[in-house]
Amino acid sequence: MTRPILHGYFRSSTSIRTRMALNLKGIEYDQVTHHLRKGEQKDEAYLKVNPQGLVPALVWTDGQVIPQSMAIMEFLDEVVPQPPLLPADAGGRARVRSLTQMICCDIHPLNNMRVLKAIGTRFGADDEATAAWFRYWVAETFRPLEQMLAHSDQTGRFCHGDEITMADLALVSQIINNRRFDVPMAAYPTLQRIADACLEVPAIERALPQHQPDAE
Ligand SMILES: N[C@@H](CCC(=O)N[C@@H](CS)C(=O)NCC(=O)O)C(=O)O
Repeated sequence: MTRPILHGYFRSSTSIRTRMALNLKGIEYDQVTHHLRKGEQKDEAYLKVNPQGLVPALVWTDGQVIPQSMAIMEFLDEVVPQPPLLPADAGGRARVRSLTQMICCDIHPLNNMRVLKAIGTRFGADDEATAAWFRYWVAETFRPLEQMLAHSDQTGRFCHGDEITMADLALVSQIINNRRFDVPMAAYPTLQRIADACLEVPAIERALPQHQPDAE
C-alpha cells in the first residue's frame, strides 16, 4: 500500500504538530522536506503540490493532497479514529477546537516566517524588534490560555482531561517554536506542565525537530 507523504520542515511548528498526530495514530509515512530559509517551499515542483507554498501538506494514500495542519489533524482523526484527538462530546470538541484555534489561528499566522521577514524588509524591524513582536503575540494568547486552562475543571493532565487532544499538539509545537525567541514561560505554569507531560509521550517526542531527517 502507498504510504502517505508529509511535506514539511523539521522546525516548522505546523509540521511538528502534524507529525505528532501521525505518530499518535501509528501511521507510517515518508517525509519530503523543504528548507524554508532557502525558500524551497516556493520551488515550482512543490507549488504543484501546494500552490500556497507553505508546509505542511499531506499527500494521502489515494493521492489526495491536504494542506493546512488543522485540516490534516481533523482528517487523520476521521480516517484513523484511535486514539481520538477530539473528545466524544460536542461541548468537549468545541472546547478543544477553541484552544487549538487560539494557538493555530491567533498566534501562528502573526509569527510565521514570512510575516517576520516582512516586518524586517518592509517595515524596518531589526532582529531585536522582530523578537519583541514574536514574544508580544505569544503573550497576547498565552496569558488568557493560561487562565482558561488553570481555572477549568475540564483541564487534566493534558489540556482536556487526561487524554491527548489536538489542543495539546498545538500547544507543544508552539512552545517548541517559542524557544527560538526565548519566550519566558514563568507566567504560564499550567501550559508548561501540560507541555512537559506531552513530551513524556514517545509518539510526541519522536516528532520533535531534532529527530527529523532534515534536522540541522
Ligand atoms: N495555516 C497553515 C500555516 C502554514 C504555514 O504558514 N507554515 C509555515 C511553516 S510553520 C510556512 O510554510 N512558512 C513558509 C513561509 O513563511 O514562507 C497551517 O496551519 O498549516
